[in-house]
Amino acid sequence: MIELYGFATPNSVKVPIALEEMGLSYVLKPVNIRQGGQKTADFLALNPNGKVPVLVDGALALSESAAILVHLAEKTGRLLPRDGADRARVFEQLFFHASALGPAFGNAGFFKRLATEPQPLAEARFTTEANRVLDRLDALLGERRFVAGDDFTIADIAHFGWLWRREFPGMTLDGRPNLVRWFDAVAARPAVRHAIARVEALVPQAA
Ligand SMILES: N[C@@H](CCC(=O)N[C@@H](CS)C(=O)NCC(=O)O)C(=O)O
Repeated sequence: MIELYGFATPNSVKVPIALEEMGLSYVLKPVNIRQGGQKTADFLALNPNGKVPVLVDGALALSESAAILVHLAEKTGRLLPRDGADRARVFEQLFFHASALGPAFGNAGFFKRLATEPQPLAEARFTTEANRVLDRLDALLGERRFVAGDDFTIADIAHFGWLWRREFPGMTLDGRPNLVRWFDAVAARPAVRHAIARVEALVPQAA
C-alpha cells in the first residue's frame, strides 16, 4: 500500500489530490510540521531534507512534490501526456511552479507572517514576484482551459496546492477572472474535495 507522509500544507495536498484522481489507495501518515514532526529522526531517515510530502511506494521513498506527481503519472499513465509538445507543456508548468510560484509564495508568507523582525525589502520583493506570477497565470488561462492545455494534468495539481493556501502569503485572485474560473473548476472536482478533507482532518482541533 502506498504511504503518504504529509500535513494540511500547500505542497502536501498535491499528492493526495493526484492519488485520488488516479484512483490509487493510500495511507496518510500525519507529520505535524507545526510541532516539528519533519525534524524527528524517524522522518529524517525517510527524507534527510526534512520537508513534507514524502511518498513511500514499495522500496521507493520519494520527496519533492513535483517528482512525486511525475512518478504517479508515469505509474498510472494518467494526467501526463505520453510525449510531444503536450508533455513538454506540462513540464514547463511544473518547473515554473517549483522555481517561481512555490518559492515566491513561501517566502512572501515567511516574511509577512513568520519573520521575527520586519524585513520590508524582502517582503516587497517576494510579494511583487508572487503577484507577477499570478498575473502570468491569469493571462495563460485566458488562452487555455487548464494550465498546460485543454486537459487537466499534474501541472494543474501543482499550482492548485499553493493557490489553495494563498492566504498564507496574502495573495488574492481578485481581478484575475481566468484564474478564478480555473481555481473554481479544479476545487469542484470530487477527487480534489476528498483529498482536501483528508489532509484537513490531520490538523488537531484546538480544545
Ligand atoms: N520543494 C518541496 C518543498 C517542500 C516544503 O517546503 N514543504 C513544507 C510544507 S508545504 C515543509 O515541510 N515545511 C517544513 C519545514 O520547512 O521545516 C516540494 O515541492 O515538495
